Amino acid sequence: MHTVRQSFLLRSLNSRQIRSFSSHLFEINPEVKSALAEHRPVVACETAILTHGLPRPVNIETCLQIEQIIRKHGSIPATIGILNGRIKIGLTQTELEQLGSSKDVEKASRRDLPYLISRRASAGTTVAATMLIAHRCGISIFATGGVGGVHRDSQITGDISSDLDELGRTPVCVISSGVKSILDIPRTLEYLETKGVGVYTFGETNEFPNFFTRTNEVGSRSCAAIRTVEEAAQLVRSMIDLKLDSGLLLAVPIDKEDEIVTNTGKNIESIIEESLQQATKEGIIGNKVTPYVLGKIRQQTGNKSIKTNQNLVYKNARIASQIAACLSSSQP
Ligand code: PSU
Ligand code: MN
Repeated sequence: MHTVRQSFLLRSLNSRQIRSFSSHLFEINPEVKSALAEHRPVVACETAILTHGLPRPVNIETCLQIEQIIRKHGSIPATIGILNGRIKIGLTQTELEQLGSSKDVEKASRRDLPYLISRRASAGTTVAATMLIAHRCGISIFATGGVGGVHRDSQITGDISSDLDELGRTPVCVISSGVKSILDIPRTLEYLETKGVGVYTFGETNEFPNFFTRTNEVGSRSCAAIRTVEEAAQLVRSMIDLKLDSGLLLAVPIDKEDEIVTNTGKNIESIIEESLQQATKEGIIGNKVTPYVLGKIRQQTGNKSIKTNQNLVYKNARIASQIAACLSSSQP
């Protein structure tokens, strides 16, 4: 039996031809569900940042703060994660705290979903998994810190984040600070082009930001600058109306005053180089690489990378919320 609201939601999903999960697998929090049914703005958030990206207890504080910022700027946050084998869309504070404080949680990307659900596991969802889940619920806007990408030694390891393929197959606009500089930015952008993903920079220029800093050292550029929230909302509207199946990456440069400053005099690039070499020496591979390198950067910057990471994700949350609000007020 569906409630009136649920039937309305299912009808509206069907009208947009979005495939839903079997209902026993997922749970949409009532506030998110009614916002979706009434076409009010919703912004999805990921939880790999909670379970693997940031240390405790900053992780929980940061995710709660992201939600507050999204609310303050007019949208409803839908933080997505997996708890005991159920996909949750819109974790409650208690659930978020539970996921963020348990030690044995997994990092779930698209490939991991069937296994983790069959094992009734709990997991933080990566950008790829979060996009997939958000889309199945009719959410088109997703705020995060950084997306995965082509790793620097990918010609040897083959390590290319499935976030990129997800962007190529799922129509969600991801608002991030670019891709983390531990990755190979030019090759990441080439790969996104191959997958048909439009990549844009929010601001006055199309310089592609470097996560911890506003610009990248190799001069990479996105397809174009998107100067206002209204322009961004139009872009997302076109993505939806075209029904192409592919997504968008909107890169928001970190504010100048929040760029990373290391306390050792070393620049961030040399810290990254060292951490990557250390990872190779220690035989760290696959989905362990990103969390390992982030941890090393934290140690090497005397935790300054945490503050930078928080500031950039807060900015992304604000802009994502404003874009979602603008998009929903311009419903066709
Ligand atoms: N970038 C960050 N922090 C993170 C991640 C990326 O600054 O926590 C996470 C995101 O959830 C992203 C995932 O989707 O790492 C990519 O992992 P992999 O490279 O294993 O696909
Ligand atoms: Mn990887």
